[in-house]
Amino acid sequence: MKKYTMMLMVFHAIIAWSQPAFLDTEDVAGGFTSPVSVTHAGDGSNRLFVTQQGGQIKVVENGTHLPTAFLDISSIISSGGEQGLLGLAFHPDYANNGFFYVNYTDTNGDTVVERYTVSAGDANVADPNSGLIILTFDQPFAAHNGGDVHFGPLDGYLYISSGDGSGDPMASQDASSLLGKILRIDVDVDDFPADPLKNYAIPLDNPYVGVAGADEVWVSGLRNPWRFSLDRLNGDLYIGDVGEDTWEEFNYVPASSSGGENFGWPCFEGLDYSGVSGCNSNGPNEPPIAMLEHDQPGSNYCTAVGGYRYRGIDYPGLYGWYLFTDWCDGTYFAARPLGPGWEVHDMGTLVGGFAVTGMGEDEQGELYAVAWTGLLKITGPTEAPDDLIFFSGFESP
Ligand SMILES: [Ca+2]
Ligand SMILES: [Ca+2]
Repeated sequence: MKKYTMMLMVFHAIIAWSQPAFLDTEDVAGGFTSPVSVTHAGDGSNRLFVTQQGGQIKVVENGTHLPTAFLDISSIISSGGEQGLLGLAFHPDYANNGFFYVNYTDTNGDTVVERYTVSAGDANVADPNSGLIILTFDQPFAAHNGGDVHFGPLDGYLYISSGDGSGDPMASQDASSLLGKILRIDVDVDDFPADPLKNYAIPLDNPYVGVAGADEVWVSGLRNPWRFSLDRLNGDLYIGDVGEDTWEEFNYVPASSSGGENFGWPCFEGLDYSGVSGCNSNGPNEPPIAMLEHDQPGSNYCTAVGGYRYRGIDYPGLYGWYLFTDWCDGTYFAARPLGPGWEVHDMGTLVGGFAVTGMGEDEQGELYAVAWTGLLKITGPTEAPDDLIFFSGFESP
């Protein structure tokens, strides 16, 4: 394990040419009901797919929100609060196999990751009878379901975020529980031919292979990693972890990692030790690259919304910056490595609080957000850069 030191650093001077400027947004499409994520199929169609919490996947083609759902699984899910259709990822070879994967809470409130297939006759409609359950696990209560899914751009494995389930938060520290983790599985092979509800394989380089119940775990110690992403350029993993009383966290796992990072929850919230029974004040607690503190004057941070590292072409000033936000507050931030740590900039409030639930990329790497009933493209820079770096996680080997 690496050793860490952590420092909070406030910079008042920065290198002006290196900064992104304020972000803005451009309306792409509207008419969605409780949208929670947006992604693309990687099939050359340039379509965007918006998931609605109530169970529908909607298609945006050439800027038009198509009226017919790509898939509607509302009859097999529970939704509302933190439940529903929560995540969508297209198979890296979707153009050939038509497979895509949804993460939802079923009618019992338990997590299901299920594969569906596009229909044979219409690229904008999936086959509703094509479902194949990949993975399920129990959720003790309704909240903290995580729910995001993404394929690793380099390894091709499916990454799945799970919250602590809002039961015993020590599940996040229990390697044999799938709660409070990022999971990593191979959906192209079935290691469990006798089990119709487990249709995946364990990557042999997962960190806990052979530890009972922990084979799927990639990293642990998360509370509710509602939205995460993998850098399309290099496979780095960025996790927004929704905090409890004090700190919203944005966590990082480099692609060079062999997994096993422990982000501390519930023993730590941010860098604060909780003293929960069974915890150790010495850690482990992999520090965030950025944190938002609740109750800061003029702000309303309460729910981390993990974003994306911008790899698009339309806004060169944003290239390489990790953009993220907070659902309650709505302020956007941009972060990137600076020396041994990270610099973080306030990018302004784009569309207000209690609006942005998720972000996503199109096929070119341009970034989008879903907010209220709309799909927005994130644009910029258009204004003078902000000059405040207010936080930098500092990590030394
Ligand atoms: Ca099986
Ligand atoms: Ca943490």
